[in-house]
Amino acid sequence: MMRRGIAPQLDRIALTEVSATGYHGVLPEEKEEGQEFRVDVTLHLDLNRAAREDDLTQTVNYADVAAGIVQRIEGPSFDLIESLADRIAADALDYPGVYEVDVTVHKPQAPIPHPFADVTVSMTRRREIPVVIAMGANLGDRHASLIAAIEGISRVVTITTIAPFVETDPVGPEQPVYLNTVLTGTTSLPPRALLAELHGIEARLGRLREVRWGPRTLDLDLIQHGDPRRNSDHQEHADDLTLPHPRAHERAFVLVPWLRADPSAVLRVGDRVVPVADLVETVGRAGVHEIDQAP
Ligand code: A4P
Ligand code: MG
Repeated sequence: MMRRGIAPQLDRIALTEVSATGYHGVLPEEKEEGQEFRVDVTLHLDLNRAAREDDLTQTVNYADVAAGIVQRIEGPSFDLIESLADRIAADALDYPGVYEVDVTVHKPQAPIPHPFADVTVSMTRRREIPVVIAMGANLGDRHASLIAAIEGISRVVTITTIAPFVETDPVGPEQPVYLNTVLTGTTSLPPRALLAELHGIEARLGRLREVRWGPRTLDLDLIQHGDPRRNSDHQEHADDLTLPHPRAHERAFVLVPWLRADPSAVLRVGDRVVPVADLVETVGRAGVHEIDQAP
């Protein structure tokens, strides 16, 4: 499994110093008498649509967030403010569209027998969303392009599996044979931010693409974002983003490697959620050639 590096900056909503009396602490008197706790949270999310449509339902209502924090502070007692911070972070990640959260819990009256101003615990928690990315190259050093792309993707996706590379007959206009693979993993990026990263990687690796469906040094397609089994997969049909990928279900060069990467994979096709194994049965494996080349 590869570790993720620095993710791009999302939009943020911050609430600072939400305060209430709570009963968290190890000492019996802390659990009885209570003391003041203060909480700062920063939610990381994509606010473009809320701003464009001026629509509260497309964002998170910060009054609800504040109410939830006060409930946690006043609620069941924890020994540790670490536990309190963790619950507040988990609550925040439950809001739709929140991909990452920073939480700081302040306990300025903690029982420390020395002068001090404040004691805090801070943590960052991310949502881990399953994603499927298909990769193809048919110009230049195809193998090197895919390896470099995987390296780039690993900065924003925690990679679970990379399918063995396959050689595939080109679909579309006449052009050289492709090298394809599919990777599965998890990300805390929303779909557009992830696609922007993929476009950045394509650009850095000098993608050439003059003809639609024509030859290219590197093509990265976001196939699926979220889990269709849980109905949590992102579904959208816009020019700049279509999910799930509209042609994945009919393309052996995507389905065959995907099945190798994840034998239990499923894909939403119209209003059905179909095992990728069944799609491979339907589409067949013609034109996809196993090669003896590890990723
Ligand atoms: N876009 C919207 N949704 C997505 C998404 N889920 N993933 C937008 C990726 N891009 C998405 O894509 C065109 C526009 O679609 C982008 O601006 C993006 O914002 P592109 O990748 O730049 O264009 P393309 O690849 O020429 O077109 P398209 O329709 O994506 O083609 P495909 O389906 O990727 O097919 N034959 C073999 N054997 N192996 C291959 O890998 N690949 C293709 C390209 C053709 N034939 C092939 C192979
Ligand atoms: Mg493409």
